[in-house]
Amino acid sequence: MSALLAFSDEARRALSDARPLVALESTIITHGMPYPQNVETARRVEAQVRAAGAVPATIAVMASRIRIGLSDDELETLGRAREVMKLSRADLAACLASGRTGATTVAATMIAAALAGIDVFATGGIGGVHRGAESSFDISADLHELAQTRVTVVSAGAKAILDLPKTLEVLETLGVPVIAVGQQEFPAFWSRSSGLVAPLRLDSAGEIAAAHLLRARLRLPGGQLIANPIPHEAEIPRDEIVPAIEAALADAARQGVVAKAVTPFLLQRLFERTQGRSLAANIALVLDNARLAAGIAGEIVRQRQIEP
Ligand code: PSU
Ligand code: MN
Repeated sequence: MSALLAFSDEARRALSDARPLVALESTIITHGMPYPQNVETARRVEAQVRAAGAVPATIAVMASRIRIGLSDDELETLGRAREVMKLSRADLAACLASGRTGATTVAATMIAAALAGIDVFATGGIGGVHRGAESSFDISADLHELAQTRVTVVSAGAKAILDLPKTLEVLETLGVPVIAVGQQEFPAFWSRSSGLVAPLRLDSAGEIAAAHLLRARLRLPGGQLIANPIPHEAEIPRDEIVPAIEAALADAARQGVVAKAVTPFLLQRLFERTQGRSLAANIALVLDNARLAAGIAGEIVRQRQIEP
C-alpha cells in the first residue's frame, strides 16, 4: 500500500505526530471551477485548514501514485491541465495503471483518505440523485461510498442541481447519517434553505467528532455526511438560483450531456447564467467547510487521546 500512496512532507509528519489532517478533493479544481479561480480557491482552502489548526492534504492521482498532499506548483499544474480524468471508485485502479493524471471526486477522495488514515474530508457538495434519475438511473457513486468508507465528509449539502428529496431517501436507505449543522433544514449548496428537514442535527465539532468515533466503536462501516449551510452573507436565495438551475438543466437536456459530464456542465452553465455569483458562493461555502472540517479533525484527535 505504502508504495501506492505518496505523501507530502507536511502530511507525512502530521500523520506520524497524530496531528489533525483534513483531506481535500481535486475534482472541484479540475472539473468544478474555471482557471484561475480553481487554483486560487484550492490554495485558500488549504490556508483555511491551517488557520483552523489542521494540516491539509489535497488528493489526486499522478504518475501511478495516489498523492496525499500537493505542493503549490502541483496545484497550479493540475488547475491548468486538460484531459484530467475524473475519478470515482470505478476509475481509480485503471487511472493508476495507465499513469494518467486523475482528479478525485468525493467517492475517490474518501477511498484515498481512508487508506491514508485521514478521518475528515472537506468539499463543496456531494454528488447525488440527478433529476430524472427514474429514467436516466444517474445516481452518484458518492452515495454508495458514504455507505461503506469511514470518513466524515463536510459539505454544504448536495448540489441543488440534483433531486434533493430523492438524494436524502437514498442516503437513508444506505444508512448514511445526514447531519445538518446549526439548523434543522438540509441546506441546498448555494442556498441555506431547501425546504427539506435534515434527518439529524449536531451543532458542535465536538459532537460530530464523537459521533465519528462512536460509529467505529459500533463497527459501523461508512461515513457521515455533514451538511453545513453556506454562510449567510454568501448565499444565493432559492428564488434566485432555482430559475438559473432550471435553465442550466434545460441546456444540458438540449445538448444531450450525460454521465460524468453532467455535473461539470451544469456548474459551468450556472456560472455563466449567474454572472459568476454561483462561483463566488461555491468558494465561500468550501472555505467555511474547510474551517469546520479542521475543527472536527482537531476534536477527533483530542477525543482519541482521552479515550483511545
Ligand atoms: N463540490 C463542488 N464542486 C464539484 C464537486 C463537489 O463544490 O465539482 C464534484 C465532487 O468531486 C463530486 C462530483 O464528487 O462533483 C459529483 O460528480 P457526479 O455527479 O458525476 O457523481
Ligand atoms: Mn453521475
